Parts: sequence; C-alpha cells; structure tokens
Amino acid sequence: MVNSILSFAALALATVPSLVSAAPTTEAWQSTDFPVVDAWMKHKSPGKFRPCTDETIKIRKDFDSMAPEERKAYTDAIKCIASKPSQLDQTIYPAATNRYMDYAVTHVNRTRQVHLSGFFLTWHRYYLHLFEEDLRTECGYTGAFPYWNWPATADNLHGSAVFDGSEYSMSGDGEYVDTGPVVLAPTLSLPHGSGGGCVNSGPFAGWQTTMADIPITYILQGLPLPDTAFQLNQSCLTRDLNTFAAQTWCNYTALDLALESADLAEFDTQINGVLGGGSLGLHSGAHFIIGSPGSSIYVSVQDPIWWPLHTFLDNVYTSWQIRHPDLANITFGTETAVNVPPSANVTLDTVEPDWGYFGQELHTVGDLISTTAGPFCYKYDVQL
Ligand SMILES: [Cu+2]
Repeated sequence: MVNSILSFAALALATVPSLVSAAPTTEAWQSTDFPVVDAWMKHKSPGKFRPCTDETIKIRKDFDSMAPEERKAYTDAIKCIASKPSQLDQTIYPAATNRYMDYAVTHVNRTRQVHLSGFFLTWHRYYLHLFEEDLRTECGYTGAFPYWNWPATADNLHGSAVFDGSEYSMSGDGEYVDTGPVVLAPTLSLPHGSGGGCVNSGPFAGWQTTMADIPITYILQGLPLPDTAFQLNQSCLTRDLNTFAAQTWCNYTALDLALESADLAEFDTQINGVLGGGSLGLHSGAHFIIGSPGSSIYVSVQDPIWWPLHTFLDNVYTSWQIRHPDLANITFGTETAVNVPPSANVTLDTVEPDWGYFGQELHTVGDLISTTAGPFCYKYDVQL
C-alpha cells in the first residue's frame, strides 16, 4: 500500500512539470503528413535528427503562383551559386567551371547508380535538399523552393510563368533551329519542338553549359562513364520546348494514374515509362518537354529548370506517399540501373550513394523516406 502511494506520488510529481511546460513541446507541435513513416523513423533513429515543427517547416510552392519578385530572387540565387568557384579537382573535372557545375558533375558521377534503380526517388530528394540549403547558406536565399507544375503548363508552355522568357521566368525556349524529329529509339520519335538553339531570353540568357551529352546506352549496357565525360565542352544553354511531349506524357490523366498507383513498382512505371516501349512516363516525359541538354539522363542538371522539374517529381512522390500511408516507406528496385549488372534489392537500411562534397554524411534510404522527419522539414503548398 505504502509502495503504491509512493509510486503514485512519484508519478504525480513526474507529471507536473510536463503539464506546466506542456503546450509548445516539439512532440505536440510535430507536423506530419506521414504518421506511419515518422513514427517508424522515431523508433528507428531516436534523437538522430532535429524534430520538424510547425515553426521550422518550409513550404515549397508552384513557381507560377509566386510573385514576380519572388521568382527573380530564386533565379538570382541560382546565378549566385554559378558565380562561386568550383571546389572540385580541376585536373579530373575540367567541366566543373563553377559551384553550379559541381552539382551537374556530381550528378553525372552518380547517374548509373541513382536512376532506374531503388535509389532514384530518395537520392534525388536529398540532392534537391542540398541545393536548396546551398541557395540559403551560400547565397542568402530566403524564399520558397519552387516546383514546375507539368500538367498545369502542358497546354501553354510559352505563356507560363516558367517559360515566358521574361526576367521573372526560368528563361524561355531556345532559338528555332530545324533539326528534324527527336529520335529516342527506332520505334519512338517525337516531333521537333519549337526551339532547339540557344536560350537568349530571361535570367539564363547566355548561360553556359560545359558537358557534352552521354548516350543512355551507357546505362542500359552497364558501361562506366566515357573518358571524355568531364572534358570541358563549352556551349550555350539550349532548349527545345516540346508541347507534344507535355500533352502526351505530362497531362492530368497521367498524373492521376501515377498518384493512384497501388504500389511503388507501378508508380515507377508511371513516372519512368517502359524502356523500349512506347511510353516515356510522367518524369521522363517532363525531361523531353525541355529538350537537350535537359532531356539527358546524365547532363540534364546543366539546365537550371532541372531543379523545379525534379521538385515537382518529389511533390508527386510525396503526394503518393501521403495518399498511401501504409506503403509510404516501401522501396522498389535494386542497387544498379535496370539491374545491370544484377545487384541486391534496395531496402530501408541500404546506404545511399554519396552526393560528392555537398553531402556531409551518409544516409540510408530509410533516413530519406519522409519529408517531415530525418534531415527534411518541408511540405508542398498543394498535395496532388
Ligand atoms: Cu537524376
């Protein structure tokens, strides 16, 4: 009896302080759209990451919905990153002409592991996060990290805030150069878009790319990068806006099919299409809306539209996770692109390929599965 009274007293004492300081504990204010995943992560790596709260969470926005000055602040910050010196060894990476191109080089270096593999969605999620943090810490950017809404712009690319070519856009189309249809495979070609030449309008007029394209056959055949991959190959940024690609693969029906996928294997097919088949899928299709170099699986990061493009893909993935809470932490795919050479299935415990010098520490796939736990603390203005 005495014991139980003492225990009760001890319990009461223990509870009082937490009642007093109850209101704004991080627990109570935790903001999550991923209840299952965030609970799993808290159990998996308690205390490893800072909690994400309603005070600290960042909201990613549709580029079209941002005020003109907000859009310009974003492109100014990207240009600021490109004005900073490269941190890579110039004898190995002559194409790394500045800090922006360091990102592009890092992506080329990891292309074979992080596409058409089990790392794709989470590796790119963290890569976006690193760039966003860099805009903030290196260039003082304080705005939202925007996405380019593919289906919303598919019928009016040239009139969209993203591509209208004004100083508040992501720059417009390339100059028109008639190079004929875009041949993707013997059985798949697209009509030529409306550009093809240098981008001469908007904030990225005069932007220089430094790496030549590398054929996707290097991935499909499991080949290492060609020796010339990082040679300096200076060119103007080109674009070839392609309404056919936008309307065919990036429409609302395609988006809904992806969001309604019953598992991650089906989701992967909806976003990446069927290799050698007739469909590019939602994400690959988006790359072909902008044309070369933005359509390259290797060197696409050289076009700054890459960041809003991939941020929208992350929104699609995030929205799929929120719609399928019980499946939100499943994985799909192996450790090599198209499983060549054959490799193990990726699990939540598999360590991600690194992000070059930008990533301070290694992360498992499981660390990167929730946008409101682990190293992340963001959500999207609109759930798709
Ligand atoms: Cu990529």
